Order: sequence, then structure tokens, then C-alpha cells
Amino acid sequence: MTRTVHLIGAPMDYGADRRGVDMGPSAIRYADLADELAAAGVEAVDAGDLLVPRAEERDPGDESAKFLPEIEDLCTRLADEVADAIDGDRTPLVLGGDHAVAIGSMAGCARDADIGAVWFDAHGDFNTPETSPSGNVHGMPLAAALGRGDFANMPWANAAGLREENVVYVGLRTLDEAERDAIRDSDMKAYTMSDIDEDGITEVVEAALDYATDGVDGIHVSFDMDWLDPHEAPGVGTPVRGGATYREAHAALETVAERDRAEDVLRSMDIVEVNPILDESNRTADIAAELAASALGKRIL
Ligand code: HAR
Ligand code: MN
Ligand code: MN
Ligand code: MN
Repeated sequence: MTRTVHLIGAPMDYGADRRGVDMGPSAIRYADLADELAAAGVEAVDAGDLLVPRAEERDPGDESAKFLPEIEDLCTRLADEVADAIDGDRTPLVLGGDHAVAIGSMAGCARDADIGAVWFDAHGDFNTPETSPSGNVHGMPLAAALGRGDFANMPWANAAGLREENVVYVGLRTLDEAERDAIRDSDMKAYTMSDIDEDGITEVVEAALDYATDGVDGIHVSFDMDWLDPHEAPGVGTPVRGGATYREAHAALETVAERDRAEDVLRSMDIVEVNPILDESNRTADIAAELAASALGKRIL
């Protein structure tokens, strides 16, 4: 049966310091996303963008987690739409926006199911309002989903069926100190860039998928474009050198697609942190569109 992809734009930048990621959904659509998805053999239904009031009209509020009420509002709506799409046998593909949108994606994905998550990111995104050095919520989505720290009292942010032992990082390369300790003490699995150097991307992603899919109904794939090396994908707000190559990124998501073909594991996905203002000729958005297609089954031959 042909897969139906339910596209949702989440043009939100409340979670990041630098403006611009709110233009991510437009840039990714402009990068021929529809053609890429057609080439992947899926049917795509574009549900348009969620409405997001401009950050300038709002007060950042509490410095320890800026714009949290605004993020709650957006993520609550996003979670409902993701859950409804999955109910209707569609695969939500959320276009960010900063990574805080993943709080909504995961809450929706995990509403009536046990899920795992595969987190492609330079960063750990495991700060809490207590540990965050910046107060930027895009550095916190996994802690929010798992109900860590202050997030324990925020049911809207928690992904009910997300099991910590099924959360896997791929290609980490920078962590804040408290974040590192929290990840070490957790039941999550973390593969760093060094693991990719040693074992190769395909082996690492295969192992990540084994963890993420173990005993659950399906997985959410969260893809932060800053996982790629900044030479490949310059249009991101918080670049970190030493990232994945273009080929590694495709190989990673082709490996996800292959597992999905065999075991039907992919419930939802988001692609986040594309910042067109910092990009070169929409290159990062272009790659984002291509990577979505790889994850959803596009093959060369
Ligand atoms: N760890 C830092 C913080 O919490 C930086 C967060 C980074 N940004 C992201 N997340 N793009 O993946 O402030
Ligand atoms: Mn991130
Ligand atoms: Mn990141
Ligand atoms: Mn292209």
C-alpha cells in the first residue's frame, strides 16, 4: 500500500536565539520537497503551516526557558495534528522550525503507543530549565519529552509512550556539562561522531534502530540539520564542526528506510533547524528535502 505522508509546517523560532528558522518550512517546500517525495513513491498531503505569532509580539518571559507558554501552545496543537494523522494511517512529516517543535511531534506520536526515538543531532538537547546555559528550549526537547526536571510538571510536554531505553542518539559531538552527566545517568543509548568514525554510519544506524525499535510499536525520527557538517549544511543556527557528510546523512536515512520497508517501524519524523537567512543558495533546505525522501524510501536504483 502506498504510504501517505502528512506534511505539517511548524514555522516556530521561539526555542532558538537567532531568528530565521521560522522560514524553514517555506525553504524546504521551495526546495522541491513535493517532487522529492513523489520520487520516494509516497503520496504527500500538505496540511500547510501551523499559525505561529511572531516572537517580537511576545515577551520571552522566564529566562530559564524562554517563550515556554508560546511553545506549549504550538506544541499542543502540533501533537494533536500528529496524533490525528497517525490515527488516519498517515505518516506525519513535521518541518521546523527550531528543535523545540519535536516536543509536539513526540507527544503526538507517543499518545496511544509505545515508541522509540532516533535523534540525529550535533547536540544532546537534554537540558532542563534548571541546567540550560541559554534558556533556549531547542536545547531541551528530549528532556521535556521524558519529563525530566521541571518538565515533570508539564504533561503537555511529555511523550506518554516514549520509553527512555528506546531513545538513541546518533552522531553527538557537543554537550553541556550537566547534560553529559544526565545522559550518562540515563537509560538512553548514545552514539557519538567517534562511533561513526570507528564503525561506519550504516553499522551505527543499524545498531541505533535495534535499540529504538526494541519492544515498541514504532519510532519517531528527529533530524536536526546541524547534525551535518557545516560545510555541507551551513544554514543552521548553531553549527558545530566535525559533522556528518552528505553521503553519511543519506546512508543513515536510507538505512532507516530499509528497516521500515522490512518492519514498518517509522511512525513520524521531523526535520528541523533549517535557517534560510544563514544558508547559501537554499542548499541546506535542498538537502533537507532530499533527506526526507531518503528516509521515506527513495532509492537510486
Ligand atoms: N546545549 C546548548 C543549549 O542548551 C545548545 C543547544 C543547541 N541548539 C540546537 N539543538 N540546535 O540541537 O543552549
Ligand atoms: Mn537539536
Ligand atoms: Mn543541534
Ligand atoms: Mn534537489
